[in-house]
Amino acid sequence: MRIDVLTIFPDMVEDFAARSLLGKARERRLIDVRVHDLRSVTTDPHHSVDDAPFGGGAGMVLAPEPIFATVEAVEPPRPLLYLGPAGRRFDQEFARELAALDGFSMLCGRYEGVDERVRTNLIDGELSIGDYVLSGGEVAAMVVLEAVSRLIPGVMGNAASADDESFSAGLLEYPHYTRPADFRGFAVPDVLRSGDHARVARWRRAQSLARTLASRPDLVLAHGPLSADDRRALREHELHRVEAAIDELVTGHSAPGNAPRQEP
Ligand code: JCQ
Repeated sequence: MRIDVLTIFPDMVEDFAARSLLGKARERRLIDVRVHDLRSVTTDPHHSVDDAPFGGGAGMVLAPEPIFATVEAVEPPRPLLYLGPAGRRFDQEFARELAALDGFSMLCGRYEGVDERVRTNLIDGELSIGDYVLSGGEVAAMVVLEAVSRLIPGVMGNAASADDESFSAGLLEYPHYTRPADFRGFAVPDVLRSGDHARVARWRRAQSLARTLASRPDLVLAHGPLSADDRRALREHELHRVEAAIDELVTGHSAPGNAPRQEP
């Protein structure tokens, strides 16, 4: 898979892409990340990439010429995505869609944004990492690089693919513990030290459900009704109230055990 990034801060993106898991994946030729400096195609003495807006007003606009020139010289893989708050929200599903492609490219905006003719005549789509304003698209591009690269087969071990499945299962992770078993009087749950792997799996499932209900009820709702195994796991670990609350959330009405007492 090839991912091209068009930016006026190539060092920032290149440094990031050279490190950690992504750097290893590039060394192993699992992923081909190419960072392009929009300034390198400029021919004027000041290597300008931006200019004042027509019609007046504050700030600067990324000019069309360096962006068109870079795209024509490099022929970056399509789709070419513009990073900005107006785009489709980036999430794990979007990451999976991008990871399934042979390649794609990202254009990092800066200043007040890009000349509208770039949006209308050059880019294929827009991507937002969330509803906040950044000074430029570089950090957003790095978020996408990290989320997509770890989905490419071979980039991570089995642990990570299972990891993504747990997110695609739509629930949050269960709690993790390592040594010591007692840290300053805070104990690791006994079940994790029992050696009963099936019971550990049910405890983790119950914890995932309880945690997701507590902090992301929207995910529990999207996940749908509890399975028989989920009910067993919750009851085994004394989480009857979580079971009732999920039933209520999913069905839209109070479960019998949870209903407020009727006044006579
Ligand atoms: C990406 N969420 C926020 C910088 C202008 C007008 O569009 C611009 C966008 C950027 C950078 O991207 C973001 C963003 N996802 O701000 C300048």
